[in-house]
Amino acid sequence: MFSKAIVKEPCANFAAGLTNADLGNPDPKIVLRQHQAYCEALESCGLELIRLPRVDEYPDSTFVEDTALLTGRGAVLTRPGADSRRGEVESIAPVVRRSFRHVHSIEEPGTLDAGDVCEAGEHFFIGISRRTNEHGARQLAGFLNSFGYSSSLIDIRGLSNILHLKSGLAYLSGKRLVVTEALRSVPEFSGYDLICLNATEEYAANCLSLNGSILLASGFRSVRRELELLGYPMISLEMSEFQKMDGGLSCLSLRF
Ligand code: CIR
Repeated sequence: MFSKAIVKEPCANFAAGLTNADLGNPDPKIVLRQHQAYCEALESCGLELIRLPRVDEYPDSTFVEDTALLTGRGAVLTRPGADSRRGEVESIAPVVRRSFRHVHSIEEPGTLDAGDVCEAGEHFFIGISRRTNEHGARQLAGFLNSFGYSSSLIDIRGLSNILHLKSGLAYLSGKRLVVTEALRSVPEFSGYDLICLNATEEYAANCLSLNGSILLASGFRSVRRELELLGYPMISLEMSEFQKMDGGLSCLSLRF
């Protein structure tokens, strides 16, 4: 169960962040409204929010997930792969250090965005991507091992439309994963029950399983129906403005 989440308000320069989405510019008012609805959804799942002030110097800093990996046994501060995002870790580090006894850090030459890390119970899938390099992935695997977790590395660099591993993958519960078509045949996922998204609903792969409920981007009816049939209580959230900046539901918070 999660009891807290770190969130950071989108900053005034949000639209200047990194993106390959080609969906137009985010509307600043709608961004704030969608972020507020997201925060309320986390609270409705029983999470107490630690709200960090916005930092205009870092346009992408509302995507706090990339700056740290929080686990039940310890935390790891990352070293984001994009130069423009590296300094974001500084403002997250004190909160993480206050909340966790064991805190490690990814060190140069390693880079790691925690959007590339998918926790599946006692096991972690670590994506090697345009942002997370092999050094960073192996450093993280070592830290997870010291916490008593297993992990496997998955190279997603050949999957051009995926920014992070979790852009195409989510862990729900038990042995159940949500995956995009491109990730369906990854050998590491054999032995899991896969919910495979159709091509028009791939953005919905970045859903968030929180204390029994599932947060899902709104507008993706097939996957919503499938998850409802499996018995999950669903919370739909408008994510259009974050999608324009390549962000999804998991990226906007750090849960622990
Ligand atoms: C970026 O390109 O870094 C941001 N515009 C989006 C980050 C999304 N984060 C995530 O998937 N964990």
